[in-house]
Amino acid sequence: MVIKSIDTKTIVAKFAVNGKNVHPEAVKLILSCELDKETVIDYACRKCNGAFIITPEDIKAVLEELRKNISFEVKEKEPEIKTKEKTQKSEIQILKDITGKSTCRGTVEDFVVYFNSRFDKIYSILKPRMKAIPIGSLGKIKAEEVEIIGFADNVREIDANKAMFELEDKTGRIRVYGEGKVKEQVMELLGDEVIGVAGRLRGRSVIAERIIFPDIPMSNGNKRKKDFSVVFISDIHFGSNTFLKEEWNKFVRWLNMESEDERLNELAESVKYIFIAGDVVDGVGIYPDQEKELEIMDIYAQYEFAGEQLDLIRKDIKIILSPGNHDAVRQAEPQPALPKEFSSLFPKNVIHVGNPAYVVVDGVKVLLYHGRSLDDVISRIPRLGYEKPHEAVIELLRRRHLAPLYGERSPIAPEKEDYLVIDDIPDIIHTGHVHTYGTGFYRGVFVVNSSTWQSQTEFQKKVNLNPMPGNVAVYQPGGNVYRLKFYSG
Ligand code: D5M
Ligand code: FE
Ligand code: ZN
Repeated sequence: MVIKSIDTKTIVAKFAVNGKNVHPEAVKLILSCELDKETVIDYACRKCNGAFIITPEDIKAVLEELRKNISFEVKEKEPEIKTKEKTQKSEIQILKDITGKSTCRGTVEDFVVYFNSRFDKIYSILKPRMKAIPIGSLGKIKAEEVEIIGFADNVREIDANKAMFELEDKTGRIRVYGEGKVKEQVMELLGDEVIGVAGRLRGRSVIAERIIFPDIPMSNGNKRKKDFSVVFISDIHFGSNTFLKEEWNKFVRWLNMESEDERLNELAESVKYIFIAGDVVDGVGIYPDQEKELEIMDIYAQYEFAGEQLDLIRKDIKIILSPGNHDAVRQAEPQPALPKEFSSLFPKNVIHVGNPAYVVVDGVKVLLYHGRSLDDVISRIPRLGYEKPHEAVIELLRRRHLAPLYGERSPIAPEKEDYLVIDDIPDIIHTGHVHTYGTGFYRGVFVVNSSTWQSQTEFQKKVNLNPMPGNVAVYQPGGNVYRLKFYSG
């Protein structure tokens, strides 16, 4: 239920919908507070889950918590943000982006060309590390030890200790068996990734000794510390009735250096770039019955609101924005940037790019990807989970591909070149989509999955997806990672 103008009756009704009675004094407290009323009610219902009557004391505690300062966590070392010498000029370069270059029509021929591009790109990553021979020549050689590269598919478990799959290159196809530790790796193969195999030839099949992922090199060396910070957010879902206005406002106030804590203001001052990894608006007609969960029904009005909100952020910050599956561009990846009709509604400091996109800001290379494939990766690899989304992103890095599974929940547009291959090693990979928060480092790459500004939707309730809204990663390239929490639920 969306409350437009709020009075005693609507407050009582809103509590009743959540199965709760509310004390008249508690209603008065809500009516007279400066905070967003709906947020207060939602939070009170969540906090007092077992209670039947919401008392004035309950509301006082809720108000106090909501007014509380943003909670602040520093990962890694102590903060030492130096902002004085911050280089004011921003240098932004868009390296790779499908926008304006799409040629695909989705024919069978297009898919052949697309998968050939995927194969060639990943083959050229694996080739220098191996002594691979064409699969078609395996029948003609005498050697027992062999190395091959191909698309892995048809993974099957044989017994508790053994699995098999098939490997195909342009010259042939062969069965590969894996046991023990190798079996475990085989069971995590997703279906359309290009890998290398080192093993022994046994008749018409190969017994794998090693699975070689294209992966990224062990270390990208020591990165020079930058004198600015970057903020990572995604999945704002402007227009949704579960959009967390109060938390969002708190975030904007922090960026504009209006916090009470000087350390927080100092951190905010160091922010030079904000990356937004898609689902900027909730969209229209994205899933059945979505209109019941929208506050803004019209897509144009949603983007207008998004533009107004981003306009509140101080203008020396450059915002790099790419779309997600709720945005008004084609669903299949790679997605182009928002069309002019919508991008023109944003302030001038917003730079629109496609999904995925490689963007270099002051020498820091950021790979920006909404993250739709993470649902597939998490559901296929049992040791992964939504509560640690960055670990799923690491699996993408190991496979050097942003959507290694074709045909499940990640629709792909068959472009002539596979834009989803991670052919360049970024300094930072930023994803979103799953609405949970996680950061980490993998072989020198900062991995960040930003959370959301939407509380749990009806749909997410049904599938037991617990979002972690209002968590913001702030990273000083080469330095500290900070986690700011704007949501106290
Ligand atoms: O997706 C937010 C999260 O919710 C993401 O992990 C996918 C999940 N989700 C959303 N819709 C569906 C459907 N229809 N099936 C399965 N999982 C879903 P968002 O892109 O914000 O909607
Ligand atoms: Fe989303
Ligand atoms: Zn999404």
